[in-house]
Amino acid sequence: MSETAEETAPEAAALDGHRRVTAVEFMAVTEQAALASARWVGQGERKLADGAAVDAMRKTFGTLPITGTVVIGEGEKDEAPELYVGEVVGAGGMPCEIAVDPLEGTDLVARGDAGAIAVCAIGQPGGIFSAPDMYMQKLCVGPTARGRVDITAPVAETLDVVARCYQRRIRDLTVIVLDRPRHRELIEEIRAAGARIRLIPDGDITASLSAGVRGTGDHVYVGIGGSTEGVITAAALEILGGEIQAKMWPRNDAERERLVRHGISDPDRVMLTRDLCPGPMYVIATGVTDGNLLRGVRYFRDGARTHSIVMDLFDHTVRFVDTIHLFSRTPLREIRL
Ligand code: VTB
Repeated sequence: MSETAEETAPEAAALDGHRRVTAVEFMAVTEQAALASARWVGQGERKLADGAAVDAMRKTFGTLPITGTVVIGEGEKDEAPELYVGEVVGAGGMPCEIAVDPLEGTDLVARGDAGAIAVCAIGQPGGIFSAPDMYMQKLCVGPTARGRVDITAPVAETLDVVARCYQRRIRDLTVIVLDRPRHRELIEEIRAAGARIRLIPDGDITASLSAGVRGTGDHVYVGIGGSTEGVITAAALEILGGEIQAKMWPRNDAERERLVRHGISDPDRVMLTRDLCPGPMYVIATGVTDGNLLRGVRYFRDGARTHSIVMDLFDHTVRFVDTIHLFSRTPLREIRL
């Protein structure tokens, strides 16, 4: 482990005498959520797809020896019966904080579109900012451009800097933007700067992860999306060595007041990766439908196959895990590579 790795490693003391539950053990949580929701691909039933993921995720957390407090979940206690903010999950054990998006891209699944994932972030107690659910302006880059971008600068400047970091021209970059009317000007500015754009219907955690990993063909994610997705993105980019810069984007006085209650008196304050997630441990995502980074769930007779990314700040590993799940005890005649 390098010196820098030691500096950023989670404190062993945070385990409070309990066995450390590994990142790979947590992977069951997103795998089960993905397996449950992928049955709904293309069925036009976003709520049922989401409900299946939430149920499966909560049930699987219940099997783990953790005392996990949900800090980013399905909503406040009175809004969500399961995985609400403040709910404690697990069978008891390692204390941790949990941020979940059981199904990132419910509409993607309803339509059978690409890029839906099941994702959760695990942090030390006090390690994940419990952001109020509202819009957030975000700029996400991978390690190549970490520390070099500035969300307050015009996007053309950002693209110029990122292009230099990648030692290429702006026209050789791909920027991901959520396809929303609120991004009309942003899209025009990016086009004027000359970068390629991938407009996505939903799923900005998936988009940020893709920009955070080299070789996906994506370089920057920019625009206004959900704040809770921003926190999960921060945890992931911290482990991947990338960066998110963010500003909350309240739309009215009520939202501005909520921000103050969450300790943000200046809504224009730029929040950095560690502000959103000061103590990340693990982030795990499993593909529900195919994306640039992860394959979606594939079913076969008596089984299914999932593809996950397991980011681990304890062990300093990033694993891509391809799992074959056998639904029956009858031995399979063949396992396919
Ligand atoms: C994004 C996207 C999500 O919400 O955060 C987006 O990543 C923002 O909200 O998958 P709007 O849809 O209101 O623009 C999602 O699309 C989930 O709803």
